[in-house]
Amino acid sequence: MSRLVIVANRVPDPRERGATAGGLAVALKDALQRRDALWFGWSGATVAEPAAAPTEQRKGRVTYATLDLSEEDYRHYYLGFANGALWPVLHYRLGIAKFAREDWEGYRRVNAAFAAALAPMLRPDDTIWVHDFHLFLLAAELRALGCRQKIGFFLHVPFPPRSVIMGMPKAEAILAAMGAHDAIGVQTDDDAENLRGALFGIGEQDAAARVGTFAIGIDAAGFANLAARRFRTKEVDQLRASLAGRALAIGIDRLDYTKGLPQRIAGFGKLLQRFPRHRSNVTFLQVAPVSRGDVASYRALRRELDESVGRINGQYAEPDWGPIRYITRAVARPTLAGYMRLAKIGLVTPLRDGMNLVAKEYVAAQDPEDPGVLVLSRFAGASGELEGALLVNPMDPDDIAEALDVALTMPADERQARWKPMDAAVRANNASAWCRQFLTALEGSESAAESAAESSARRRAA
Ligand code: GDG
Repeated sequence: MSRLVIVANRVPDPRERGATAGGLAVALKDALQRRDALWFGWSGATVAEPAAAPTEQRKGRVTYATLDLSEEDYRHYYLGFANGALWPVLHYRLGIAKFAREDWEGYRRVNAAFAAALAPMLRPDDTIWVHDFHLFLLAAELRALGCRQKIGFFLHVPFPPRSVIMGMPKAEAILAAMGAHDAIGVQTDDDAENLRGALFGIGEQDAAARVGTFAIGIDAAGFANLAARRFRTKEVDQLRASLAGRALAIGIDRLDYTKGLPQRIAGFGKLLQRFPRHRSNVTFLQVAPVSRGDVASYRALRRELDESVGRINGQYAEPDWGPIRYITRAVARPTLAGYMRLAKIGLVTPLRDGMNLVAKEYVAAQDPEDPGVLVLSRFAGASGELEGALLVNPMDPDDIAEALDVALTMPADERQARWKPMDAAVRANNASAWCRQFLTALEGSESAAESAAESSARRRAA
């Protein structure tokens, strides 16, 4: 089997293992065990003078190759264009996006530098899989360097309608670069339709035809085992004892403005205001590890949350009960799994989300005999698969409050009837299925390098 080359902004630390690893490393685990692989990307470090050649480390069948970034590239490529412009626009938030030509130049520069460092490491029969919005231009840069290998792209975040994306400066250049891929994967059919529409709009019909939906999954059986094992540990016992018999609702999100945290906190406040019978009977634990703290909008969000959590706690707390517990540090993954199993309600209300793995993890973590209720945003990609959830509009705190009231009073037979098909879906559409399906589409695809050469030959002949 040919070597698999994964390219992503971040490369996992090869020392991280099994239960502690998260994100893409879990999703790709099976594929990386079955074949030789190279994982290429940013080390996460910034240095005064980055080397042009990557640092390599090998573990098992995987070589990890990383580049450092200069301070300037970090500022313009990572903070500026990727997180300040692309992230909000792809989440439909054109109005809060910040554009600066230096950021775009930094983005182009880093994509080109990554391609230049990767190209000499490639073998002719490698299969290359590029991940996410940081690296939209990488494949086109590789093609310009003469690379003819199969190259696939997967977008982890949503893709907005054409009218939104075209409001972003340089959108056309980004869309044109998509044509360098042999297969383009997105999370949902809506994303696929939007991306195809945008590609059609700039005359990239061939690229539009290569767009497909591949909903990402989790290692459902592994997470279910982890949650069951961790249910009786010191950390989970301490949390259970501290609840003193009250129901627990849990939210777990990076501290990000796409995750709908202010509206969620307001929704919990509305529950206590409008349904007083729940006062003193439910505790909401929000774990929100700080992310992208170097970006101003993330710091502003943190201040807003500090204030609203304080206000609601001040208003409703009793000497022996506080409504909201709010933690901005990361919690260890095994402990989180145990917390999820303990929680009667999983509260997952992003304003927009590519998929949302927390929703799937919450489902997988439940006790089949006594499952909790998932309250889920209809704008998370996961809502397409998790039909047993209580779907809410995450912009509407009253809608969230009403769903919480229904969840807190739902009888056991209804909880089971809602949970079973969700659990079946999470197990069937798991991480390995996602990975296999994408790689099958990519490796069976017509070569973009050849079809581009053929169509330019046709144009020349015409
Ligand atoms: C992007 C897209 C898409 C969270 N807090 C802690 C912690 N987590 C873990 C969760 C989950 C992961 O991080 C978050 O995944 P999500 O899917 O919810 O969200 P993003 O980070 O925004 O991911 C998203 C995803 O890519 C995959 O394609 O679903 O739409 O935005 O696994 O459990 N893990 C630990 N401590 C924490 O405090 N250990």
